[in-house]
Amino acid sequence: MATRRTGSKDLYSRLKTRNFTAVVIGLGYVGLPLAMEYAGAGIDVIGIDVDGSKVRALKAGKSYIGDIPSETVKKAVASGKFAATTDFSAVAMADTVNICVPTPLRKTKDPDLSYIVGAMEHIVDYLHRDMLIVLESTTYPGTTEEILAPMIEGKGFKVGRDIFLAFSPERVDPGNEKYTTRNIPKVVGGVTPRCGKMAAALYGGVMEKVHPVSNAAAAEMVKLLENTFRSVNIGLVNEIALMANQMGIDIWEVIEAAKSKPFGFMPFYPGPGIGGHCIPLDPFYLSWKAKQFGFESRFIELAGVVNGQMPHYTVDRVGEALNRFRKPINGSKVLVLGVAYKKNISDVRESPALDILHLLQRKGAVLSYCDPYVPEVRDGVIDLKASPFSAATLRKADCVLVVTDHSAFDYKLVWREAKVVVDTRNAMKGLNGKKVVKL
Ligand code: SAJ
Repeated sequence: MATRRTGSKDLYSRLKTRNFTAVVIGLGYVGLPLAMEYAGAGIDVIGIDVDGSKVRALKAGKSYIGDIPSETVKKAVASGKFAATTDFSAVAMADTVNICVPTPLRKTKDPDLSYIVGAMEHIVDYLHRDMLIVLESTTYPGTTEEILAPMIEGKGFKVGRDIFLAFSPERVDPGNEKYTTRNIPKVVGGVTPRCGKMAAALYGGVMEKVHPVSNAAAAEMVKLLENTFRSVNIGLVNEIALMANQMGIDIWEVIEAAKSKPFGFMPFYPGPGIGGHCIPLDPFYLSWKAKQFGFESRFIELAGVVNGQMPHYTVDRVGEALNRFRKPINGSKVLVLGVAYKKNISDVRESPALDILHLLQRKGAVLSYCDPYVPEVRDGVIDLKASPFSAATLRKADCVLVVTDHSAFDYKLVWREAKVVVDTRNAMKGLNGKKVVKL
């Protein structure tokens, strides 16, 4: 591990020459890939997580993040460049600290900064002059300056002189093989211009492209714009899908045709609702902060309402499909295909499939599901193990409901064996006919 020398000019030059010790707090789908990028760039990096099982796995050279092969972890550990620990005192030796912890929403849809504050509380006693702290967790504009800076200055350090503080939004897209931590442009904004320069120097030696903005709040806003853009456009296309259904128009055909416009259009697709730990949550960080300025962000709220009603709409479509056979939902066997929040991943966080299962269960449906990535669903309401995806499983169901269009499913088999299919993802594209009920 490099020994730490003092002096901010020295810090800046060491960042520029990649001769520094980094600490990454939070070794999840953001922090672990970031730590591996540091190690791969020859930078000494200490990964800190409160979860001892993660630390033990990493010490043993094992990865628990799909995008990071265990081989990469093993190499980083063997090279002596990467060490994992639960001990926050490592920050005393750090030149830089990246905070990559969760920022969930409370039940009241208010931001929950407890992980960020918790991380800061763990490190304030180890802060020292000439270090750079960068928050990466998605949060509302103002967090870095209003929450982190006072905790640093409360220890007698001046932000921008003694300790440098910046924000850089994480843009990791789990499962995306094309865009990785290294080649996704890194937006950075400092609490002061010098802080911004330090952060740009930090990432400049590790990432392919750095995009500096004038301050931390702008950087915080960038991520929220990106994900609010998605949430609102998904809400728009969901609303148009409901409209098209009333009009007897095939929304999927319409979107495909709109895509033929070579400019000025970006396709979004209707679905059973929105899931994941970003899109359903991030916009409410923005609307919450906007309210403090007396600003009602109507698009965000409306998109939340429209997207939030899609599970109910999906269940209505199941009811209509069963109605064809004079079957109520109550007592009918409904097989759900796919419970992860989007295709070809295993993450079920905020998945609309869970809402749909809850709603169907409340209506008395006899539920089963297939998902090659999710062996069981047990959330206190639903307690199910995945059924094997087979002709027999399909035949047993009174209605098959495609919620997550994993590529692993054989949709021709679904079309052949199911009595009726409610398809919320156009997964049965080209397999038309009366037995397919599109969203
Ligand atoms: N969804 C739709 N219709 C769409 C797109 C998505 O219903 O047209 C649904 C998905 O099924 C899912 C939810 O919305 O349930 C979110 O999907 P997403 O494609 O936005 O995927 P996420 O949640 O993994 O979003 C992440 C975000 N990445 C970061 O925050 C760093 C987002 O900014 C990315 O644009 C997105 O991945 C991506 O493009 O894959």
